[in-house]
Amino acid sequence: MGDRAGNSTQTASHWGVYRVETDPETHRVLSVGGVPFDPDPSPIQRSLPDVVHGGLRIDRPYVREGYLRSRKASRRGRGAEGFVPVGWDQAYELICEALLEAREEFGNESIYGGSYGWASAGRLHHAQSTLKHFLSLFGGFTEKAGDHSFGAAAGVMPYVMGRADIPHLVVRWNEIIGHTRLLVMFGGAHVKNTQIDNGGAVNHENAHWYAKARQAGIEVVNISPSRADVMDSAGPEWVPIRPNTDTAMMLGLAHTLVSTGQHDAGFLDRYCSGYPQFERYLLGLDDGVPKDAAWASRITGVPEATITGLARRMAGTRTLINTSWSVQRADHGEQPVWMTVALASMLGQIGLTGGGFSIGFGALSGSNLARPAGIPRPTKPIGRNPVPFRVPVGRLNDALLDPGGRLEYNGKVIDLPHTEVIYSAGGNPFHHNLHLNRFLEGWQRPGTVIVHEQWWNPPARFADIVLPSTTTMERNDIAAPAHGKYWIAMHQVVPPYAQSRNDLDMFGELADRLGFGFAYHQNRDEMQWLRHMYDEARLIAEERGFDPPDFDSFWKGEAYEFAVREAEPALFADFRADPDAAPLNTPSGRIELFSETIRSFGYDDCPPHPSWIEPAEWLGGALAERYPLHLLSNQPKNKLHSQLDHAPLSRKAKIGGREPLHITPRDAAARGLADGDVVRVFNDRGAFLAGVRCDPDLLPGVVQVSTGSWYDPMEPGVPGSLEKHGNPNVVTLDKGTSRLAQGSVAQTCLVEVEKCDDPPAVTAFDLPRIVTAEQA
Ligand SMILES: Nc1nc2c(c(=O)[nH]1)N[C@H]1C(S)=C(S)[C@@H](COP(=O)(O)OP(=O)(O)OC[C@H]3O[C@@H](n4cnc5c(=O)[nH]c(N)nc54)[C@H](O)[C@@H]3O)O[C@H]1N2
Ligand SMILES: Nc1nc2c(c(=O)[nH]1)N[C@H]1C(S)=C(S)[C@@H](COP(=O)(O)OP(=O)(O)OC[C@H]3O[C@@H](n4cnc5c(=O)[nH]c(N)nc54)[C@H](O)[C@@H]3O)O[C@H]1N2
Ligand SMILES: [Mo]
Repeated sequence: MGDRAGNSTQTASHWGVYRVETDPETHRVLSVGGVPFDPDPSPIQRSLPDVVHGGLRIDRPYVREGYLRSRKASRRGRGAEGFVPVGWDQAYELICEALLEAREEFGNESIYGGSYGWASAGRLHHAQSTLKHFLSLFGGFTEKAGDHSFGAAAGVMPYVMGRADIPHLVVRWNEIIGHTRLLVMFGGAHVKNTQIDNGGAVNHENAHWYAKARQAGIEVVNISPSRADVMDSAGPEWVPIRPNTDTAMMLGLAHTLVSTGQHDAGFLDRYCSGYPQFERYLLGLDDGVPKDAAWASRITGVPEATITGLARRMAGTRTLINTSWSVQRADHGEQPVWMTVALASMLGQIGLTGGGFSIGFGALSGSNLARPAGIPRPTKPIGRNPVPFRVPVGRLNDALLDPGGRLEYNGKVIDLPHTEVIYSAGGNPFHHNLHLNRFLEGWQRPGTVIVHEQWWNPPARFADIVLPSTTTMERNDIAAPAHGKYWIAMHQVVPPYAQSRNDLDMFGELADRLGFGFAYHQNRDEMQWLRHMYDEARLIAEERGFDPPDFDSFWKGEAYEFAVREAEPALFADFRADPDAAPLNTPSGRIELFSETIRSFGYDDCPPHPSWIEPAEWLGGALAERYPLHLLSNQPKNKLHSQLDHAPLSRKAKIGGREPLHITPRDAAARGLADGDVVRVFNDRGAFLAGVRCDPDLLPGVVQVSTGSWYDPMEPGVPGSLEKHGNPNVVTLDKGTSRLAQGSVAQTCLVEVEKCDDPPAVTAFDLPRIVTAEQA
């Protein structure tokens, strides 16, 4: 701090790069503004000044009162009890004691450190990495496998295309504008999602590209339960579809292609393996059910003529199919992804510029924008975790509730470990876990839960030991977005709030106490680490033909842009040019439309070729009689997951302080509901309250609530308690997509909605009860 001219400092977040004005005397943040190289900065970050010093910041270490008294015997009080402020020494001692005891009694695998979440941008202070490095040096921990975003796609694609790098399976805008004529989007690509990139969305360009697509005469088809999923400025055609039935729609399109002879038999023969087996299924040769447009229409609710007409258009022009990540975040989510590849293969355009398929085009900023390949990211090495246990990230609760149980996953069987300690930093388990009432049961099983947090949000309130973390505003770092072409200097803007500390420093201190301090921090301070990480990455960049400046110039110059050298070849162009010379990394070297490996697993929930399998819950199933509304819980416009839910931008968008529930005027009228009413959204798993927003742009039978409201139960710590604030995960279904990928099924959920006449007050943004040591 203090090395910047005046009181304007540059830093970055997942939302972008910002200049922050501070008061030189009080060191308070005054305002947050964009930078010249971002044409359309996200407003989310502008909310920060109000909360960075706000009352919800955690000012010092705390311990849950019951834990202070009786340690693990009090675990049922987790979430319900108040917190006692403690000194650092005591907090560190308690943590060391819990870790040592767990290791001694149950082994390192009893420490769950697979902490999932988006934490903050910045390569050095990445909370999960600081935690995992620490626990690895302590002898290891149980780790997570996969992620919530695209778990099903990452599970199946290695068998189909030989790749798991899903965010890179995206055809970029600059190719689309010149070449694509028809853009068919399952689940659309809502521009609000492109405000964000993991590590920093530097240039927000997507709105501009949608307008350009229209000027270029590209036809855009939005196949989604929500009209809003493609911007109006793109002039999209909306094809409303029942949630979770995209595979059936794609099969109907595929059947039309083959039955009218419009499929590319030459492509299927040369580049694919297993098409004949898949075609038998498509034509219904074995099960007697042709997957034709009429069949698909009955399942999807899309008129038969729309399906046959769209198939004809797709075959007649350069077509790009996009399937959004939301579509695969559903029961059997492997299937729409695999079927996207099958459909694109039948069109024969994979590897052609502007043709083929994308998975998650527009799910993030940056992944659909031009950038050179091979940009390294400055990285602090975090060592190797000696414990081999990996639990699929969405199945954590199975491990907590069923230690010693077995879980089938990707051709293997996992023995679920006993969990004695959960150590979490940089994620919100009450945002990313499903069926929170069941999760709460699991969360109360381990002896100790330790959380590092910035705010008194659900993860902090449901912990035993809470350490106060700094925000990005309070530390120096380097941003290197996962899908960008920049390295960004992140300068400390204000001093750390109250007693808060950097995660890195807290783990450094714990490592000292546990006897492996040097291995952890190597006696480097923050700026020494940044310089070291930068220099290492710079060497790699130079080997790859880039020319970033030395660290001091970078730090002063604030951003380094990697030049886009030449047009990148189309996705899979080399494979298309010569599939023998550039085979895919699959057993056959070809696109696998039938996988012998998957067949060998014998999973009936993931057959060896793309298939329609009824989801556990959907509008065409029996449960819809009792719960006739399909709940979609998409990414929030005004925040990133639960981050900054307490800030003004997010709070202004709430209805009576609760998350809006979008419902069609027809479904609202049938229940006597009007805009602004508070409703109870419920099923057999639980209930939450939300505010009604009538929305004609949804398919009737579908309701939608964004994720991100801080979990706010009536009786904290009591499973089954009514949630007052609008957290959809109180009602979502807790199962894996299939035994193959065990991905998240957040979008598979039926509910009913009824008016709530006397709603309890929202308390999500109140402080927890703070108890003095004498009272405890
Ligand atoms: N119903 C439903 N649920 C979903 C989804 C859905 O579609 N529907 N989507 C899922 C998806 S795709 C995702 S990616 C997950 C996201 O789930 P998460 O990534 O767990 O959600 P975040 O709110 O981003 O959590 C980040 C947490 O880290 C904290 N934090 C930020 N910076 C720091 C730091 O420097 N140090 C420390 N110690 N803490 C920090 C924040 O305060 C916040 O509590 O949610 C999933 N949940
Ligand atoms: N502003 C903002 N942007 C974000 C995030 C955020 O929290 N806030 N989170 C980021 C993260 S971590 C991720 S993983 C991505 C996620 O990116 P996505 O998964 O693409 O985003 P969602 O908003 O969950 O879903 C997009 C749309 O899919 C539609 N949809 C849902 N189910 C179905 C279905 O079964 N069929 C069809 N055809 N459509 C369906 C819904 O109408 C929804 O609006 O977003 C990223 N971008
Ligand atoms: Mo995600």
